[in-house]
Amino acid sequence: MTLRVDVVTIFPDYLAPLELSLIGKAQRDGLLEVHVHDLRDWTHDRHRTVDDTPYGGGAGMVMRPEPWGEALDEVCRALPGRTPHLVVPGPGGDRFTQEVAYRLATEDDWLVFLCGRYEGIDERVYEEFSARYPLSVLSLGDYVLNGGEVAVLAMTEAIARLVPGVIGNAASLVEESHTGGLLEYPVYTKPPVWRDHEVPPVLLSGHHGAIAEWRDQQRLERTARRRPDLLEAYEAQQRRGADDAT
Ligand code: 6GU
Repeated sequence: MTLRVDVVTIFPDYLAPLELSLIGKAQRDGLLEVHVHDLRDWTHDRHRTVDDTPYGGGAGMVMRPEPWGEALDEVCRALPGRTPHLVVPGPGGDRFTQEVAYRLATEDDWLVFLCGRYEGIDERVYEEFSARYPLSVLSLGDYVLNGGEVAVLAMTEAIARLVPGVIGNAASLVEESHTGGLLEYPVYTKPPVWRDHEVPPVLLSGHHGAIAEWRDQQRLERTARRRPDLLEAYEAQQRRGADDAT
């Protein structure tokens, strides 16, 4: 089944890179279908206004609910008989992880991204649409972007590459970081010496057992150094596995 992705934004041009590279090819191959919509198409005033000052005061502007309501009424009814999963990218959301990407790629066939700008979208939009559709607020990490568009690029790429057929070599999905709980081992190619830097000799030895052992060791060392949080989770998982086997 094709994954359908709709994006509602006030900056449709921001999503242009989805035409490129693997994600563009997935669209041309019919594995992915992306529709980008300009929120201002659902405004009715001369200035195509989408924002206003916050009730209660405070800094910045809030996105008004009416254009969002009309946009989502229309976009979410585009495929009769199918149910969209609404995704709102925002720094206050649940963490977007490989596991979340995998679930969205395999359990859903239609994602509708709501790109907020300014201080956010009027809360009543969430009340209205979470009563009709599954709705997730998702964050890329602990930093603040100006709006959801760049996050949609990242999330769509992470999700689309997990759709069966998008990546030619499914084995490359198994080995990569965050699927086995550890970071990847370092990789090398020709030449064997470059600016006095040598390829680790074990990789040139032809000894497959020794190479596999070296790579496992590198993954552990690298994870301990860069992501001790992941190593702890990995070791806990290993202990559970050992317990289950006894
Ligand atoms: Cl998903 N959106 C915005 N605006 N900022 C973020 C983010 C998302 N994730 C981290 N920072």
